[in-house]
Amino acid sequence: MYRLYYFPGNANLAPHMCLQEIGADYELALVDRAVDGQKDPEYMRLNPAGRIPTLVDGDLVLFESAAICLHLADRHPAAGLAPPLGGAARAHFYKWLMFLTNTIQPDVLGYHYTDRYTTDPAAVPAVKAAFERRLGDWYGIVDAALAEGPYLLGETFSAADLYLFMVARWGRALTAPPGGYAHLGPFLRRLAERPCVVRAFEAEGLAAPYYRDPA
Ligand SMILES: N[C@@H](CCC(=O)N[C@@H](CS)C(=O)NCC(=O)O)C(=O)O
Repeated sequence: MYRLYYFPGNANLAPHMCLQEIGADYELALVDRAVDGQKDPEYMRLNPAGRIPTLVDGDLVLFESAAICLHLADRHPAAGLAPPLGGAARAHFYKWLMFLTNTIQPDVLGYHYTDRYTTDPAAVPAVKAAFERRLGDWYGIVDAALAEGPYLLGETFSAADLYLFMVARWGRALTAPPGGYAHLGPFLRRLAERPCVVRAFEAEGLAAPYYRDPA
């Protein structure tokens, strides 16, 4: 049985949706951010970065949400979370997952935790605006990639789509939120109905709508 250390809505969401898509046996372990549980020495023995999530799979302890998604895809090939090794679809799968975790995710963190990115409190609004502008570019790239759809890899669903759902959800407070993009918006509406998404959000105690703020 897997154990996923989580906090509702954090970077555990993508691995959690993967676990649900697989139909894997897992338990959730809450890391209480209200008391900085992610910095607790016991938790930091599992995740020295003091961040969420962490997956425990028997003797294996793994941090970094994209690495966890890849590991789950490898452990459960029949679930089809990643295309076959060595082909063009697999290469594009790597590209998109890396783009989401290396490019979009850090800028969303910069947008939400802007005070960590400058030593000048007066600069926070301007730095936040810069992150927002960058995110507009990045969401625009995935929006264009989804023009054919229905998924990032065309007809082939993958863990990259679940990862995109997570990092798009985090952009829901932007002036131009991902839900308003021509192709990304319909993609999010489709994904929000996928059973693995609904079940993971419910298990984390997160209410719909999943990718936009309640009206
Ligand atoms: N690259 C890491 C980032 C994880 C991350 O930043 N998690 C956030 C929550 S979404 C966190 O733990 N923040 C707490 C902190 O920075 O103290 C991953 O994807 O696992």
